[in-house]
Amino acid sequence: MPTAQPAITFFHSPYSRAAGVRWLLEELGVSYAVEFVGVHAQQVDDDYRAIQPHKKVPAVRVGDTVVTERAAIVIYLADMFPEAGLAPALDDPRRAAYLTMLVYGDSVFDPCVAARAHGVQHKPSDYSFGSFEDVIRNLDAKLTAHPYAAGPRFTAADTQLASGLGFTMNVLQVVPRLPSFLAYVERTAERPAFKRAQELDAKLAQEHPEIMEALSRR
Ligand SMILES: N[C@@H](CCC(=O)N[C@@H](CS)C(=O)NCC(=O)O)C(=O)O
Repeated sequence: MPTAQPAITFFHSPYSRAAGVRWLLEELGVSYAVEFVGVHAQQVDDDYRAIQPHKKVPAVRVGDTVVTERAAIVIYLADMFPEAGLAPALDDPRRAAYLTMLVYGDSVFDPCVAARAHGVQHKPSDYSFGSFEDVIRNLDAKLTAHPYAAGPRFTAADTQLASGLGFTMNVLQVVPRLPSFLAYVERTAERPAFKRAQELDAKLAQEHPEIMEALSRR
């Protein structure tokens, strides 16, 4: 008899850095409960620090185990459900590129683009994420060489990178609209799981009008 899936609670807010994890959960096709966290209006109880020490989203609780930090959450969930085929196995030579791009999205791309968006001047050699130009050059080379972040196949690294790239290119308008980026974001947005995640987040945002109010004040 197959073992039952442990209960998954997803600590989330729409239109945030948690969007890629919602997309991944939909790609995995697993059941999960959403616990809304009011990060946009900064209405987050201090008790939530027991889940996420910085009171940020996303976080997941799987059974009794809590996982925070997007890259860790994505690695954890994609490995937990190998039948979805979104994470090359430990002995698969494609795992190196997959992990590299998955971690790159959070440790290099996100902080570097956020620094640029907020006008932070930094000396690239003093920061682990280096220069904005190198980030753009690297991603353009990768996404020109193959259709997905880590090669010819869609992986869990794409839920992170494509949602980050889409947001920073189309909403923040910081990342240049290079043909390789536009094609990648369009290609991944065609996926049914992406569309489902978008619809579910739009519905959740309607239930919390303070989200759009906070975003419109930015
Ligand atoms: N290092 C965290 C960052 C997550 C993050 O920045 N979350 C934002 C959402 S856009 C947040 O919750 N911000 C609310 C706040 O800082 O008050 C991760 O990778 O999971």
